[in-house]
Amino acid sequence: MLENVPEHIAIIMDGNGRWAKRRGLPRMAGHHSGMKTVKRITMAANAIGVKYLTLYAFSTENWKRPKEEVDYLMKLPELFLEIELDELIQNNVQVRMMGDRSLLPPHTLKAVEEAVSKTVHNTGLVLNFALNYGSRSEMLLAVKAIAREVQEGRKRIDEIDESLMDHHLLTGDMPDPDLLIRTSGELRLSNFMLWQLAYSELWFTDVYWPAFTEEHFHEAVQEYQRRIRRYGGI
Ligand code: V0D
Repeated sequence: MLENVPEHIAIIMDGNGRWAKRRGLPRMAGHHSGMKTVKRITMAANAIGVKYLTLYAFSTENWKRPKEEVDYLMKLPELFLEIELDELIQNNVQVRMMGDRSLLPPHTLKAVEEAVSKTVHNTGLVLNFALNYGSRSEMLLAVKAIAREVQEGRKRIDEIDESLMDHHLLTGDMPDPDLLIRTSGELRLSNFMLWQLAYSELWFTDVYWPAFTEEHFHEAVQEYQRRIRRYGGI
């Protein structure tokens, strides 16, 4: 189990609303329960030696949801950090965020930035929240920044390569994900890390995110390891 542990796991945490609906609960109850799953899976990832865990918490499309739901979602980072940050720090976890910060409510951004700065020197698992994140807009920003460098004579066109593009993306110094997990039965990437997932193993489950356990997580990692052994053998 502890051999060929994926260095970077990315997760699309889908099915929170559907989990709640199934139980006759408001969607918010699903989001709250999903937040508890974030903590459990972070600890499970840390325990097996994963170095980077990127979680899709809020997409640029999610603003289209009802205002009450968006308002509730934007309280979750504060709530999560209030409950969990001390223990994350004890476990040497480094909190990061990638996404467009400009549209986030100040109270949300403040809580996240505080957690980021408090943990910036931690050397354990990097817990990277994709918040107000969209992959196409991430790539457009990178292309524009590179175009500007060319226009201003700081780069030549023939110096534009994959590594340069990597360094202009929000994942900066992180390795590409080895494994993508998506819960709740949808088989799409939904504008998540399109560049970075080019060579990743993809693992899907019908389980809703609030019902996703450490056992499901280990199942995904073991399947990853089987796949790696199979193509490593030839
Ligand atoms: C709701 C399932 C933790 C997905 C998980 C604003 C939908 C629970 C955070 C979080 C959300 C984000 C940043 C941070 C610390 C915690 C979170 C959102 C939604 C969107 F620094 N859970 N969580 N953020 N949900």
